[in-house]
Amino acid sequence: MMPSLSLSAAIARVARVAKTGRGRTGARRASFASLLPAGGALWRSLTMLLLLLWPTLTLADIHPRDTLSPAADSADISAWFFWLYLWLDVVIFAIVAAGFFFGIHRFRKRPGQNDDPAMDLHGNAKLEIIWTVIPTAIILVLSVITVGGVFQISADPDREQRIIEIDVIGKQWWWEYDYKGYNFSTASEMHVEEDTQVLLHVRSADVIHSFWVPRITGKRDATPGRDYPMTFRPFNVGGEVKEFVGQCAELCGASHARMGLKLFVHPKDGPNSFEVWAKQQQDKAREPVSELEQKGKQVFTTKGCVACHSVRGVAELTQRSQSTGPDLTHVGARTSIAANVLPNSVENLAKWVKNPQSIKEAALMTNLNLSDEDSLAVATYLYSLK
Ligand code: HEC
Ligand SMILES: [Cu+2]
Repeated sequence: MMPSLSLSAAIARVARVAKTGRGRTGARRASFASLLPAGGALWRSLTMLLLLLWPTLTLADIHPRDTLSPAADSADISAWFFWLYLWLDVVIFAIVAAGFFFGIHRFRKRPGQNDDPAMDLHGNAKLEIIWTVIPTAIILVLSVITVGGVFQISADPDREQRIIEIDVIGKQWWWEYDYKGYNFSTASEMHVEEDTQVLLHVRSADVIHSFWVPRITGKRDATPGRDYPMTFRPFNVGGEVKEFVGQCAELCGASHARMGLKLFVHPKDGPNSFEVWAKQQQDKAREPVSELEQKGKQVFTTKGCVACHSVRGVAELTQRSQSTGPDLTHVGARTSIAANVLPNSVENLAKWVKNPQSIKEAALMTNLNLSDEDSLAVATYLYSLK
């Protein structure tokens, strides 16, 4: 039988809970409440609120996708606007709430009072003007500075200064990065330099994607047939390479959720600098040394991989198609593969080449039915390509 829940029964129950603090599950409520410090309802509510907010408050600085911990000028501007609007809203809310509570207290009907205590404001021109002009002024000021911020974020980079320029091509389901003027291409892990302008030309080879590294910039759509520029200047990283995570932010098919990316910000000088990294990327692929690596290279060149992948110095694609895969010249130097789906290791590379679709649904890499030995050999070879 369905439990009968008439309106009056429900009201009676709410009233009982309000009065005694106990519902039908009174026992459980009481034991949960005993976890909280003793005290009035206000203290309990505040403690609850703090408990709920605690993860947000404590993780704010370290959460990898936290737009409020900006690591570049562009994200910094967006975060500034967030706080501006938030605090403004807090102040406006406080004023409105204070007025509200003042009103219901001051103008309440007292016992024995017969006339209507409410103030008649109808047609009060002065008040009407005040509460029209103030919000209008606030909105006008906010509009002007917000549009200013939008222009600032989308400003052209300064051509007098150094720019790292990268063609970003979204593909189902990974990112291709062609570094202009450097002559190399890499995949899903972007490397840039601290305090240096970065200019991305965001495009797509198939459907619409969206390039997004929350701590660095806002989102930018990758749309076929278009070139959307995006600029930012990463903050200093203090001598160490810093890693930021990103994600495709536009539903783009079966493996959209597995279309991640990483962005590394290098220091200007020292062994970890961007230039050292870029120089290494410009080199041709390392020659295989061990027997297994040699066998792996042979698998790579004879089993069909070269139809979709380039390894500079070994096989280079002259024609590209929609399913053309990442340049693998230095694939061993990446920290992750398949668009940040797997950490890079010989085992994971072997798992991937053996059956890409088992790792990434609908992946556009053909399953070439490699044997376990061939998978391990080619994985060992690819991992050696640092
Ligand atoms: C039909 C084209 C095609 C063929 C053939 C192909 N691949 Fe791929 N490969 C791709 C595509 C596309 C991706 C990207 C898939 C993704 O991440 O969604 C990829 C990704 C990879 C990756 C990960 C690279 C990275 O940076 O994340 C490796 C390693 C790889 N392929 C190795 C191989 C090997 C080895 C062979 C031959 C046994 C091969 N591929 C054959 C298209 C192909
Ligand atoms: Cu996507």
